[in-house]
Amino acid sequence: PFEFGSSYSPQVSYHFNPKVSQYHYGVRHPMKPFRLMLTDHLVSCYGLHKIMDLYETREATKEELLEFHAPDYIEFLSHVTPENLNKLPRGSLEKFNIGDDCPIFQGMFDYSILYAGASLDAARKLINNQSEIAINWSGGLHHAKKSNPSGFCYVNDIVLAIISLLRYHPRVLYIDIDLHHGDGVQEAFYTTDRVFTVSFHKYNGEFFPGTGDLDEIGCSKGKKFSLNVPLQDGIDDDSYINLFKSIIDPLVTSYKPTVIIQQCGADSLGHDRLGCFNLNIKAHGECVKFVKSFGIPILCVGGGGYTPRNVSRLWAYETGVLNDVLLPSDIPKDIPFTDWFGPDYSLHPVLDDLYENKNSKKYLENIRIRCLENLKYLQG
Ligand code: TV7
Ligand code: CA
Ligand code: ZN
Repeated sequence: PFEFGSSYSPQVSYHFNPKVSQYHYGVRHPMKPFRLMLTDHLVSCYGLHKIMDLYETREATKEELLEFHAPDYIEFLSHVTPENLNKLPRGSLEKFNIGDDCPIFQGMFDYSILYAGASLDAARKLINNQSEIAINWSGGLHHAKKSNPSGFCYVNDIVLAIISLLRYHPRVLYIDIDLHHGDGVQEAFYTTDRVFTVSFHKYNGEFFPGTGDLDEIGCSKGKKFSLNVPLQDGIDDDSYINLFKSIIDPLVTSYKPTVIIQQCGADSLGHDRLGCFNLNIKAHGECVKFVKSFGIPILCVGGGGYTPRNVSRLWAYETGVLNDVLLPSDIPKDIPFTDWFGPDYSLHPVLDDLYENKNSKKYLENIRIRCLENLKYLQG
């Protein structure tokens, strides 16, 4: 049902547990785990299941979570339920930042250990050289901190995966193209030169999570090993791709990572319910294609994305990109939930012309120059 590209196709593993898509944050909450089911259906209806190694993932253990998270936080997460919420010691909800963004919903801990287990399984396949590209669309929850949840993220599967990769890899590169700043991952590795973190995001000092300005570059041994690319509303395909390539190319060439974690948050697409960028699916995918072109092992995770029909289109398209196959534009007729993809039933609905591009040529050129300035240090 698809054409193979001309370049070489790597061994790709796909890590998913359908259970993870059955959880609900709450009726009005924008994060919908159901989008993962939609993605999985698209991936299989396009026939991609047949060319990847498929793994039904396991739950992360408490011991694994404790590699990053604080014991009292994991103790709290694993015991709190919607039923016992009101009987907790005074102040614990405030202490652990529980609220509308990160509610205590039915099965919240099981959901968390499922998406984290999938990233750990994916990392393990790369470590064992059983896979060159490992995909976990249920992961990418980049805001979770050591001792609290944040921005819809309870445990930080990316940080946990990187910690496990660091046992075998000298240098890990983390690339985050979610609309939001990858603050949890940046913070976890802010003082080390063994993990380079780079995030592209909307930034104005107020937009969640409020961090990610150009001057956040890491500290002590990690100084110059964090990079932030703050952007304004309405960035379009060409500006984003050009900026992405002109930063990632010298970064990979000079840092020489031995493995890359690519976070593919879909809220940077046009028409996202929480978004304000104008990217089309092909442009987002072009960034992933570019990262793949270096031939370095990749752990690919999901992240944000609040318009489920576009999230699933994007991640199915990117699963194609990572397998070097070009998917036909027509959504397969036999897909369950087919109505979600109407009226166009196309993999590439036009997502442009929503926001005015507030990133002037001058603004972008300045960002690019200042980012490249920070990278110069790596050559020395
Ligand atoms: C990775 N934006 C996560 C991105 C996390 C963004 C926020 C909401 C939101 C939450 C809701 C809701 C919402 C329409 C949107 C300052 C606040 C404002 C809660 C209402 N509708 C990722 C987190 C961000 C929850 N949070 O990077 C329940 O929008 O801006 C904020 C913080 C305080 C809390 N309130 C929002 O993409 C996965 N939240 C409706 C119901
Ligand atoms: Ca980002
Ligand atoms: Zn996001």
